[in-house]
Parts: sequence; C-alpha cells; structure tokens
Amino acid sequence: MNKRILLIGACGQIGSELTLRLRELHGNKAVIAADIREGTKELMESGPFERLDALDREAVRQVIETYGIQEVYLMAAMLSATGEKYPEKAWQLNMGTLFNILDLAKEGLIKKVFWPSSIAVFGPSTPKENTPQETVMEPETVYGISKQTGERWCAYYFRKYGVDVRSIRYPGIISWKTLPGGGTTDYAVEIYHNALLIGKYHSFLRKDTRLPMMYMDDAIEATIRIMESAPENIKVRSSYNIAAMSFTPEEIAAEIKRIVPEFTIKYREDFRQTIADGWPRSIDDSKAREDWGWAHRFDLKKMSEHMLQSLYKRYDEV
Ligand code: AKB
Repeated sequence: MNKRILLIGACGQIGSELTLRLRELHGNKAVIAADIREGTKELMESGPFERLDALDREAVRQVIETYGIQEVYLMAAMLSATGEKYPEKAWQLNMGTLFNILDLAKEGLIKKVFWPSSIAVFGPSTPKENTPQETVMEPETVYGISKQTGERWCAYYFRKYGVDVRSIRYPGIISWKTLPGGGTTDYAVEIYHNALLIGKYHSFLRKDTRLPMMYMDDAIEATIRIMESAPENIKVRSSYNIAAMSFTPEEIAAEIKRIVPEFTIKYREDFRQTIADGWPRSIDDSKAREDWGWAHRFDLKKMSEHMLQSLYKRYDEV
C-alpha cells in the first residue's frame, strides 16, 4: 500500500497546492487533506477531506489512526501581519499545533513530519545581505518568535526522541491559485491580481523594500524534495534557509509594466513596513543546496510571465 499522508492546513496558500501535487505523486486516496475551514471544490473532491481543528490533539490522533497516516505536513499557521493583531492567538495556534504533532510523532504514531519555518525567524540585528544559515536571530514579531521557538523544539525532538522532523524557512511565496492571508509579503501576490483587474496597485511597503521571495512551484518542489531525501542528508534539524530571488515593490512593478504597459503603482506604507524592515534582503541557502540538492527554477521575469498568463486565463474564463 502507498504511504498515507496527512496535510493539515490544506486550504491555505501553500497547503492547497501541496495537497494537489502530493495527490499527483502518491494517488488521490493516499493524501488526506484537513483544515478547520472548507477549501476549493478541486481540493475537497479530488481525495479525502477532514474538517479538523489542529489544536485538538485527540481529534488529530483520531484522523491519523483512522487513515493509518505515516507522514504529516503541518501547514496551519497564523502569519506575520495577522499575528501582530492577535499575538496570543498566533502564539497558541503556531506552538500548540506543533506540539500536538511532535508529541504524536514521539509516541511513534507518525514516522515523518514537515513543519514550515520562515525568514521571519530573523530580526533587525541579523545581517541583511546573504543572511547565513546560522547567525544572530532576534525576531521582533510574534510569528517570528513562534517560528524561531518552533525550530528549537524541532531540533530538540529530533535529538532527544529521534523524531524525523524536517523544515525549511520559506521566504514570501507567490502563487496564482490561492491567495495568501495575513502575511507581510502578500503584496507580491495582490499586485498581479490588481494589475489585471484594475491596472493599478497601492503598495503597503515602500518602493525600495527588498525581500526574499519564491514562486509556488519552487516552494512545492523544495518541500517535497526535503521530505523525500535520505535522513542522513538532512543535517540541519532546526530549519534550512532556502532562496530563489529578492526584489523590491518598484522592481516587481517594472516587470509587470513590461507585460501590462498601462499598470501604475503608488506607495502608502502601513504597519507591515516595520515588519519588513526587520527581515533579511537576501538569503544564503548554500547549505540546502549542498545537503539535499535544492535548486530553484523561477526568477522574477519567468515568474511574472507565468503569473500573469495564468491569472489572465483565469479571469478570462469567468
Ligand atoms: C509572511 O509574510 O508572514 C510570510 C512569511 C515570510 O513567512 N509570507
């Protein structure tokens, strides 16, 4: 029998595309999608779907036992911008769900866990250019603090209890299928939608705010690749830096303008500027490249062409 995989947070931005890709690879029935809310028809009807509160450990245990799950991808989280509005809720959700899964893995109920970290683990005192794998980390957002703490717990559960947990530090993820929710890097998705729908965009980040970003196809590839790698190749058990590109709002706008010449952008920064100002501008991901062969495919130009083509087709159909 194929291995059985549970994806928690399956209706979110990364979760929805990861579920569909895993179903392509392992068969629809082998990948159980779970979320507290409903997702798209495609996601809910292409394989098993469970309504699940990942904070309810016994409910999670039941799903794992019912389906005979071996691997869990825990994608449920509250991101940086929403986390600043609801600090306590963000902490409870981000830490509580992680402990539930790590403890079930410690009991021997699950063989392998994927847990996403983020560039938000870094803070204003971190070197901003080519940020190393190991460096000063003093995150200033609740989301960043939860991710940094989570990384330490992952490393601890691996060392102490042999839990095979793997993690990557996602940069901002850009995709056309599902909108992100509550992140500081969300502007880089909204901008493409607005360019096609109304020809203009108000950026909530300053025009020169450079942040690390990645196209969804690359993020999915990285996630599956680290999970498929032999355990001895996973030498970092906190979380790996991964990178693809870095750009500013002004640079992404120029790229969009090349394809949509009438597009215009204005800048009106809000509280998310302070969050972005504390994050790296570019990331050194050589360790992930060396250890498990990570390589990206999309740069800003290729991603913009693919995003706009895909969105154009979608909006043309409705
Ligand atoms: C956010 O902006 O909060 C996320 C992230 C970088 O982890 N996209």
